[in-house]
Amino acid sequence: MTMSPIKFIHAADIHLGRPFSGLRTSRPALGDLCLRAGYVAWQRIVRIAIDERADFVTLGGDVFHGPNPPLRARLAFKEGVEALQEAGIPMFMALGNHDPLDSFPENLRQAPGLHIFGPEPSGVSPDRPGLRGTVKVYGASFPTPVVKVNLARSFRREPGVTLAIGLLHANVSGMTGHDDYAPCSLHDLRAAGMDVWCLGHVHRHGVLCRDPLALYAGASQPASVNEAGMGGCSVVSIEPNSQPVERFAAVAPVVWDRLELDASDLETDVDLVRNAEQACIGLLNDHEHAEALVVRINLVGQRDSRKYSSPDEMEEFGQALSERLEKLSRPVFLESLRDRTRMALDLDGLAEEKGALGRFLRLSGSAVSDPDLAEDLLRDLEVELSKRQWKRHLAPDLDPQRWRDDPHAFEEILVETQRVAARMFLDEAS
Ligand SMILES: [Mn+2]
Repeated sequence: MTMSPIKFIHAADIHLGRPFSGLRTSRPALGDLCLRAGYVAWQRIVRIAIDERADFVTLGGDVFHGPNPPLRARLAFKEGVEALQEAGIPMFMALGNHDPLDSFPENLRQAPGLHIFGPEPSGVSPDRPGLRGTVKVYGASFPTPVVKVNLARSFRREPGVTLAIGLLHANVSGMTGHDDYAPCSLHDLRAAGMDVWCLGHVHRHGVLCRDPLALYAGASQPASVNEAGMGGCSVVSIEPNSQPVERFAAVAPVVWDRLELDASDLETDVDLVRNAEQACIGLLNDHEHAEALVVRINLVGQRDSRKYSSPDEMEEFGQALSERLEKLSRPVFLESLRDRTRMALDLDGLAEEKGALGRFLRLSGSAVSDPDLAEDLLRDLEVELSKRQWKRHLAPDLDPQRWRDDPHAFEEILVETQRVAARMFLDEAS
């Protein structure tokens, strides 16, 4: 392609107006912080577009969290569009399942410099000198919240276009943990002939493919530990006669992360609190742009007693730790604290032993690579885990439905159930 250098910003899943109602009830300080952070993330995206002198901005859906967004969300959106317009930066939007055409605020559709795509894929050029006619953004919006058709398949590059950008809210390759809306494959994306695919829907930032460049911007402000990692937007640069290049720009004031804390060599709960605090300070340093961190701590390693593992002891430990973490120069909030220590249970060793327990561990372990066995096991587990003697041992937020969607969660629960089963088996045997 021959043309002048082009730079644009792609963002998605901004979810303005997300209420964080649960979090604001259970953890008011954190809930309020997240609420504010969502708006700051959006303002930062706008600021980056202006500072980078972007040629245009693309938004890949879910700019609003739901229908009838609150006034604050509509104001923030409008002010962002106006700031971009003042800087001469047009914005293109393909709406998603949270803000589809049938519920997108009527009075926000017509702002100068804003183009919202209709339900059928179409192409439009940024209204800037040098880009008209040669650069085209192709996009389609969700008409309603649930879109099961493959929209990507209807995208087509037109002849004479030097740079073609596809903009879509979609689940590519059946990504787990996200509704399978506008499902499509990488092959569909390639077949459309775009130079860049700018995607929304999956809340984790990721580059799916380099040629053509296909990327998820990810949520600008992640909202749970399942969206661990930095939230931000993509700065895409295209130099003449070379491949488009993407650079991630972090914008989220609140970063969610997980921390594994090895409790093996810690003698007392005092040591444990201090070590956990040091580990969190280390994590803060890794996220220099974060204003606050929310962390899930998994205690791992092997311990020869069950101290701090009763619910009361864990709660006391969590409270003592939380108090210290929230007072750091940048606050760290404890999302949850989970005891994943092995309690002197050597599952690998036990699995090698003869007898019923060894056989159970070997057989259940092979479910990780055997979908049929996994399904069988999950069905049995759902029954077993509803019983009291299991519930007592398991983390309260384990959701069996999630195991089917998320292989990582399945492995986690498998090891957890093996651990509990082994302990119950050994208790019974002794
Ligand atoms: Mn979303």
